[in-house]
Amino acid sequence: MSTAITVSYSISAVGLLVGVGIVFALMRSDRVDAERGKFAWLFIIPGFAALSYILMAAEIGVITVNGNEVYLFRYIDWVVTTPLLVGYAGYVAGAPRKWVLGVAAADAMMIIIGLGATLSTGIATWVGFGVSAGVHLVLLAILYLVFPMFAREHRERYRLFKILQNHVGLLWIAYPVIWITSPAGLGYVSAVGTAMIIAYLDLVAKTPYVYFVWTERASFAVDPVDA
Ligand code: RET
Repeated sequence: MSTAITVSYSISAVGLLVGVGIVFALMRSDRVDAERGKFAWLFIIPGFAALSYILMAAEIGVITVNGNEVYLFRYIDWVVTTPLLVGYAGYVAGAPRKWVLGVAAADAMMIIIGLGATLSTGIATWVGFGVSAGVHLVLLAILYLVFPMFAREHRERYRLFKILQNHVGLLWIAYPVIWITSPAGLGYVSAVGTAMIIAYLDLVAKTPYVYFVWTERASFAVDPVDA
């Protein structure tokens, strides 16, 4: 593996461990007493990703498919952590449990179908990409059309919801675009370039996310509305 990839993966792992530290600080904050159990889910986001990056930096779980290297832990990380990122935004909005779990399940489907596309050849690759991208659009619709209906009834968390909504809604658009340009898609960007871009993007998707929850922690009522 190239040194550039090892360095990028290591930087990402360290940055994600900073995210774990932020969640620790959040758990110790007296604001969160009533919702400690819900906050604990946040540990998984940077924690599982940090572990995945350590494994990827050690070249564990790398397979070669159609001449391209595929990091399986990238997809294992995404299938575990991205449902939490989007589901937590729904929880902050005050969405009922069925919406939070539903959006998380749809997200996991998007990733699994995307992995299927990455491991396929020929037309199946693009069919898989299309279906996964379609599910991504459904997620965006839920994030921008459904969750706000609930968020409006939870004024105290509205600002945090808007931050998380835009963080997830805007940043994630980069992922399918990068996939298209990567060797798994059209191959305009090298495997090394793709690996580096994703390493930093994953870091930006996760550590700032938990940091925003930390900065807005006062919005979690000591007497929560829907605990
Ligand atoms: C794939 C390829 C198929 C089409 C689509 C994709 C979307 C991936 C996304 C990933 C988000 C990852 C995050 C990681 C955080 O660390 C699977 C690339 C739509 C949206 C936020």
